[in-house]
Formats: sequence, C-alpha cells, structure tokens
Amino acid sequence: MGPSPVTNRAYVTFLAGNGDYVKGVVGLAKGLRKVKSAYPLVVAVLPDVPAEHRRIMESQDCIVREIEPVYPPDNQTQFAMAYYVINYSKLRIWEFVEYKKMIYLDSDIQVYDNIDHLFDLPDGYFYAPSLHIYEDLLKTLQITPSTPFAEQDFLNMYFKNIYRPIPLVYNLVLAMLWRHPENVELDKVKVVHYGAAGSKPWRYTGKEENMQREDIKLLVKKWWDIYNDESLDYKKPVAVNQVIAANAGAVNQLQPLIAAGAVKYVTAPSAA
Ligand SMILES: [Mn+2]
Repeated sequence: MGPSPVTNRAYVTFLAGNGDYVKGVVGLAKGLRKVKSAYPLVVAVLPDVPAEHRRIMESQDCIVREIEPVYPPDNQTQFAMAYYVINYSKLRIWEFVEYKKMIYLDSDIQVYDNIDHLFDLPDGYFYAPSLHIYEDLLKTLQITPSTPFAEQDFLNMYFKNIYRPIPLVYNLVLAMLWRHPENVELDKVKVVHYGAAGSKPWRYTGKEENMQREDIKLLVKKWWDIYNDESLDYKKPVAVNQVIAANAGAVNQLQPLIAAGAVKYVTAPSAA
C-alpha cells in the first residue's frame, strides 16, 4: 500500500509526568474512536512519563513519541520552571515531520463530533510540522521573555500575522458557559475543553465555583460515558493470515466428519 492520508495526518496531544492526565489521553483516544476519526492520535511524551502509562496509551492505539524537554530562556522563571518546561516542550511537535498536518488537542479536550474536515482547511489555521520552523521557533524562544501563558502567548506572537481563529464549536472553553452564554449553542459544540478550575472530569468534585451548574455536570458525565465505554477500547485487528490459519485448523478438525460424509464442506468465499 502506498502512502494514504491516514499516514500523513494525525491528531497530537501532549503528556508529562506520572499524574492522572493519562486518563485524559485515554478519554480523548476513545472519543476520537467514537466519532470514527480516520486519523491516529500521537502522544508527545516527556521522558518522565512512566512505562506503565505509555503501555496504557499504546493499548488504546495511541502512537507514543518521546520528546526532549525545552527549557525556558531566562532564569527569572525558576519558581515555575516545571510549568514552563512542560509547556515550551510542546514546540517539539514541529519536529514530527513525517506528518504533513497535525491538529493539536490538549489532553483535557474531548471531541463529541467528527472534526476530520478541519484537516482540509487552508494553511494558516493549522501549522504543519517543519524542521525549519521548529529551529526558528526555538531560536526565537531563546530571546523572548517568558509570559504567564507560556507557549500559548509565544505561539500567538510568533504566528500573529498568519494565524486564523476557528469557530468556538471547535474549542468550547467552559468559562464561556457563564461568561458569554449568548455565544454558546451547547448542542452544536463539537469539541469541549475542560480547562476551567475543577472541571477536569477525572478530578471533578463539584466543589469549585460554577461546577454545580447543570451544563457542567452534563458535560462531565458525557466525558465519563466515553471513558467508561468498553466498546470503545481499542481492539487489535486480527491479522488476515491468522484468520486463514484458524479456518484451516477448523477444517482439519472437520476432516474425519467430512470423510465420513457427516459434514459437507463448502469452501467459504475468501475476503469476506
Ligand atoms: Mn487544557
């Protein structure tokens, strides 16, 4: 088989450390499967992600790719070093040049509708991996003071002349529900970003501000429904030659009966 769109497009997310964000990645992998996305989920992991968590993600058909940390440019950020390393390391995604286009989704995002069509948007909405841009990003980062939103501020600045925003239905930030409810049509939302304090479904207690809202409770439940749905767990496709071998075995067991005329054996059509 030659290259197909499936091999040069991918969703990509990011994971650091041994905490519970791995649940977010598993939820996202299952969510993408539920909406029948044609593209794989690549997980860029820092070296501190434990082997057990990598196995869990691979068992859900994620492609786990280890990346080296990217350090912030100045030492004024010592107090928040981990935060900056974690976020600036996402710039490594530009190194994944075996993909022509990638859509980045945080691990606290869930997809409730197929968004594969976003890959067909013209350039400017999404950034293609490129070693040239990657090297320039890192060079520019070294002369850019760190700001509170780390890589988000940095990327907004770096791409300020070319980036184009996508509609809110592709990234519902939960605070919109109480800040700008007039802009939200919840039943049309395709992508939900569980970024608000207390809203991560796997940490949800309902105690934080706004977390007792009915819409929030519903969205948290919708996330858990996908996470807990065993029918969405990845099942390795059975290789074709294993199927043939298994069938051959079955026929062999039947041979005595066929010989005895007890069973009439009819060759099944191939490639069913
Ligand atoms: Mn997030």
